[in-house]
Amino acid sequence: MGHFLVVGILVIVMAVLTYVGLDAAGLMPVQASAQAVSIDWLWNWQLVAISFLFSLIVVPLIYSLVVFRRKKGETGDGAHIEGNTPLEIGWTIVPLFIVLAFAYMGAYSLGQTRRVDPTAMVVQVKARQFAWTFEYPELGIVSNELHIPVNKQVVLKMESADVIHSFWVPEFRVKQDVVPGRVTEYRITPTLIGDYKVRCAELCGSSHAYMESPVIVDSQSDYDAWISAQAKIAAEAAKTPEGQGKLLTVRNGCIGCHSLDGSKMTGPTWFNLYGSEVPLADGRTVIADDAFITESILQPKAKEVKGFAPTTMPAYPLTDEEIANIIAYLKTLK
Ligand code: HEC
Ligand SMILES: [Cu+2]
Repeated sequence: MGHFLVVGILVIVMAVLTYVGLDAAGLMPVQASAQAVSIDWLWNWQLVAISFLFSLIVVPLIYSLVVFRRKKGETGDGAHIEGNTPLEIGWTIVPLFIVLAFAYMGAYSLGQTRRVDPTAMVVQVKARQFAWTFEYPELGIVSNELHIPVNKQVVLKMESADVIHSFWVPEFRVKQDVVPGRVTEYRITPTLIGDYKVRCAELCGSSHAYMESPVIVDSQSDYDAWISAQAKIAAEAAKTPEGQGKLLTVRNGCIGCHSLDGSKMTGPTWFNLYGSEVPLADGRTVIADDAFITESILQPKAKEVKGFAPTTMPAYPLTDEEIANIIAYLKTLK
C-alpha cells in the first residue's frame, strides 16, 4: 500500500507541474474574440487531462524502474499475477465517462462558437490564388483589408474562385474552409481592438504561404471613419476610367500577384509596365501595349513572360470596357 500512496502523490505533483509548465509556455496567441472564450476553456481542460494522463504513465514507469529494479544477488522470478477484474472494470468505466464528458464539452463549445446574432453585419469574402478580397455589399466597398468594428458579430460569407482555401485568424481561434461552388460562413465577434492577419490554412498552390491579408479590429468610430473614407475613394474612382480599372484589379485579386512598386511577387510588377519591353521565355521581347495586355488578361498562357510560370495566372473573361479601364490604370503606374 505504501508504494501506491507514494506513486499517487508523485502522480499528482507531476500532473500539477506539467500543467503549470504547459500553461506558462503561452501556446496560444491573445484571445481576441467572443468565440475564443469557449475554445480556450475547452483547450484548458484538455491541458488538464493531458497533464494528468502523461503523469499517470510516466511516474509509475520511472518509479518501477528505480524501486523494483533487480538488486544484486537477486535471481528468482517476479510474482506471477493473473488478471484483476475490478481493475479492468475500473479502467474501462472511468475513461468512458471522461470521454463522454469531453464529448459534451466539445459540443457545448461548438454551439457557443456558432451562436447566431441576427443583427450580424455581412461581409462577402472572395478567396483566390493567392489573395483575399473583402466586399461590403451594403456600402459598395471592396478592399484587400478586412476592417470590422469591435464587439459586433460579423458573418463572413466566403466563396472561392479556384481551389480550397481556409480562413484562419489565430487570435479569433475559429477557422473555416472556403470551398469552390459553395458559400461557407464564418461568424466572429471581435473583442479586442488591434491589427491581426488572416492566413490561408489550406495548402492551395505555390504562393500559399504568402496568402495573408490584414484584419483590423477597429473601435466603432475608427470603423465608421474607415468606411466613409473608403466610400469616398470608391465614389471618386468610379468617375474615371483609371479609377474603375484600379477597383477592378482589387476586386479580381490581381494585386495578390502583381506589385505596384517594382517588387517581384508571383507575377511581374506593374510598375512602369505599360510601353516597356517585356522579355518572353522563348527569347523574344514584346512591347507591353494594349494588345499584349489584353491578351495577357484573356489568355495568360498565350505568351510566357520570362522568369514566371504562365500556369499560375487564371484567364479573366473581362469585357472590352473593363480591360480598357485596367489599361488606363496601368498607364498611371510609373
Ligand atoms: C495567381 C497570380 C496572378 C493573378 C491573380 C493575376 N496574375 Fe497576371 N500574371 C501572373 C503571372 C505569373 C504572369 C507572368 C506569366 C504569364 O505571362 O502568364 C502574369 C502576367 C500578366 C500580364 C503580362 C504583362 C506583365 O509583365 O505584367 C498582365 C498584363 C497581367 N498579368 C494582368 C493581370 C490582371 C489584370 C489580373 C487581374 C484581373 C491578373 N494579372 C491577375 C500572375 C497573376
Ligand atoms: Cu489559399
